[in-house]
Amino acid sequence: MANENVRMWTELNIDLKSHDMLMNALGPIFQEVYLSQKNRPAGMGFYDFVVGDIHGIRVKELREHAKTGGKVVATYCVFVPEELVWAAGAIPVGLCAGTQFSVPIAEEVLPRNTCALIKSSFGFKLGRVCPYVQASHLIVGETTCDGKKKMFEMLGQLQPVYVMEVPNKKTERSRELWHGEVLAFKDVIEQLTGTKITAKKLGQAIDLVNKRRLALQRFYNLRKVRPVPISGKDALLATQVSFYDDAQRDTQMLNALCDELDKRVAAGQGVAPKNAPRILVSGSPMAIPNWKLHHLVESTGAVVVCEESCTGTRFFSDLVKPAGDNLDEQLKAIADRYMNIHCACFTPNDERPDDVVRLAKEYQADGVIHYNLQFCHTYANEAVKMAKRLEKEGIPLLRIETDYSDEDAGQLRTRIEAFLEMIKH
Ligand code: BJ8
Repeated sequence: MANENVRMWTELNIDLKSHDMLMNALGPIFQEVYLSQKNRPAGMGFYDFVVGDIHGIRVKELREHAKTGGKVVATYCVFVPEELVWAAGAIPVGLCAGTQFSVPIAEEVLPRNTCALIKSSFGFKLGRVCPYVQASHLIVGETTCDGKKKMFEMLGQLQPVYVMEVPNKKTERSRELWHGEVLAFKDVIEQLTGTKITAKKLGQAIDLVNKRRLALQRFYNLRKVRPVPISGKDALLATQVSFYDDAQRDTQMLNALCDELDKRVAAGQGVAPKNAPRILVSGSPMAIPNWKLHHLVESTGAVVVCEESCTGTRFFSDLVKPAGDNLDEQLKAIADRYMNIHCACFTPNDERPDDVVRLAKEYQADGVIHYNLQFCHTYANEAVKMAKRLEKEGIPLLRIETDYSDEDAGQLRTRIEAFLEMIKH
């Protein structure tokens, strides 16, 4: 198996030496952050296995798909409508961008004062250390933030990139623009795959992705219970894996995990004591293997019960409304669903503080941690409005700005501990 993987990575033009370093670094981190946890659900075994072979089996599946003429479409943002990719017989794969490892590689080209997520993703391509990037036939970017859209121009010099224009406002005119973008994306995917997207295929794809969203909704609903039956770290990992695993298998595994959690809930079995402080994390997405904040919070005895982020509720809260077998209606339903993502790239974006207040109540959160990647101006600015709103609601808030390095871990731990002390009943 190991030799087979090396052969595959070589074919994908991976820098093997650098890649070895990345893999060697990931193992001990996963051991410390995940495998050292006690009382984990048995269903997490699947996710441990996925991470243990993170650049193996799934990449092999993508390669086999490609060998039969299938296409792989890589994405970075939850705005890219994956239903269209599935409907054309291609496989969408969410790219990881959550490691410090690739940041210095990117900094040779990108300005240092760019957010870690952008640097990490660009560094993966520049350093040729990510087989998912290498195995993809098209990378789909978006115009959600300035850093990303300029990075995509540079990425486009290294690999085929298509950029979707995400509007910045939520007006009727913006909705029309976005609808047009969805139609244009359909053409791009049809051209890439040589497959016409029919109403029947799109209907099946809508159903496939909705089922995964429903499984994630079921999963998150179980986190509303006190004591919570699964750690925030495990929940985050399961959500992160949803971005690149096969949608059907992912739905099955999530539902199997939920069956187990149902039993835990019925037995009153939790991963943390009933009175452990419950934290809602809100803000920038946490791409795999970014487990930094969750690890810090949960090693102080608190538990993360929800993420209002794109590696959390924004990923699955809304379904695409079924639109029968009318292609135009289906495309409209897709456009409408995606415009409902309350990313900080929008102005105004008052729905997001509303969401955080609602989620804090639903998940019985004792406090909110606003997580902001350094140099992400949209989320940093939105944190100001968020702070005012949460103060009005009487919900304690801690604002954190960080990156992927461990340099500030000690300082963050101290701030988190002080926050938890303050919110303890
Ligand atoms: S829909 S949150 S996944 S854009 S953290 S790169 S915004 S500077 S990731 Fe996102 Fe789509 Fe929005 Fe979600 Fe820029 Fe900010 Fe970095 Fe960001």
